[in-house]
Amino acid sequence: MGDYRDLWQSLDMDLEKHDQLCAVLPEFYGDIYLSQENRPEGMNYFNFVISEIHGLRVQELAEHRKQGGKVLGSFCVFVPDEMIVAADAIGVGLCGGSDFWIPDGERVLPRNMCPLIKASVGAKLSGTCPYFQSVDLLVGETTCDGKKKAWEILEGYVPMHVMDLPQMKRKKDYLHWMDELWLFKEKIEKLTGNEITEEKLAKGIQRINQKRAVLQRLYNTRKAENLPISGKDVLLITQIAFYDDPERFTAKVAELCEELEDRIAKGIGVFKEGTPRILVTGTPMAIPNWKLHHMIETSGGAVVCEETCTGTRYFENLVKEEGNTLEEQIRGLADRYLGINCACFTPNKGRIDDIIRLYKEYRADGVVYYSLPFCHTYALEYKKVKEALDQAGIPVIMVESDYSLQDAGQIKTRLEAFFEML
Ligand code: BJ8
Repeated sequence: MGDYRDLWQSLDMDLEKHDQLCAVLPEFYGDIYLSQENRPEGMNYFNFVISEIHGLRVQELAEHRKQGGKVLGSFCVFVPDEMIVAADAIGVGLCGGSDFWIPDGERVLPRNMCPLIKASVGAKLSGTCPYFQSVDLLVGETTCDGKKKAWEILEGYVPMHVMDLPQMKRKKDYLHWMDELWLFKEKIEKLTGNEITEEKLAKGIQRINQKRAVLQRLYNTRKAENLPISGKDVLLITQIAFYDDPERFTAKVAELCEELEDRIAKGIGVFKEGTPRILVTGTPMAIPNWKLHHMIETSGGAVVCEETCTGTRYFENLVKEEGNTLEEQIRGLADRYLGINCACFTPNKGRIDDIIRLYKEYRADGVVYYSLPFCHTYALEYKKVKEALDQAGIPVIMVESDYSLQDAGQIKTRLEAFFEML
């Protein structure tokens, strides 16, 4: 990484603490990622993005802001990127996936809570996340209780807007979500000084649709018998989708897809024949949470798909591009977003249908149900999912794990036993 100390200083970061964070990442990344054999050439771009994780993109944000542009931070796939880009703003995902930030999070949050929330809040409080330091507005949502209450704490540090996401999917809930989208539109227009016109929103929808479509193309390559790419690598790409420049990201993923499609045609794979194919479902994995994928892929399995928000929930279903009026466009956005099956909804049968559909589409042999500790919605939903999978004859194992590596040995043993049974 280049020398970005002046930039970090200008963002009021805690440089000493930040040095400690930067010191651990290269080795961690090297062990998990660079140790893989036969990786596609196209992964070089994503290696580069990680090597510059607190550098180049942060500089791009700073330049954008210098020219009067705004940066919005979010924590959930329900926050509509299409509107953010339509207002010539930049959106970045801010969910924390590192243990490093937990102690700072615990300064203001109870210990018995989801590590994603603790790490996200800790990232802000510690002054070690340059993305957090670059945002002009945080956009929260009313999903789980932990997040809702965390916004009340975060608004003491940075301006906050909360979108009221309904928890059911009836007609009145759609109307309510449309109202929220209109309010969000007003909020961004006021913040940026840019009006979101029909033309601009149409362009925003198109740009984000392209990004989602290329991710679907990438995922399609994982349906092949010979997997041309590891699950770990795909997880990394999806995580990077949350903060990279959308156009550049789309182009780089498309390049990689060409290479992967060529590998499929030539029968080149990265796993031994007969490796059990695993569908992962559950809570999202924020960067650098690569723990579960790493454990699966070093215990004799291969991840073929993720029914998570750092997986299919992020890119499946595009926004209709036919609508000409703002009303139609907002309806199209509401339709797409309320098609996401997060466990915060009740009932949430759509998620069970998705898991079974994806299991078949990606020709999986088993399901790993992943939940972060203290995530009540996903942990509780396991019962219904398990009943449905049992009925369909689909093997499933539940893994609850936080960001620390303390339980790695025990989880590996359980996974190995599960894979042997498949
Ligand atoms: S749409 S999954 S990104 S809310 S893991 S913080 S739910 S206690 S992240 Fe999520 Fe949006 Fe839903 Fe997706 Fe709470 Fe659970 Fe923690 Fe979670």
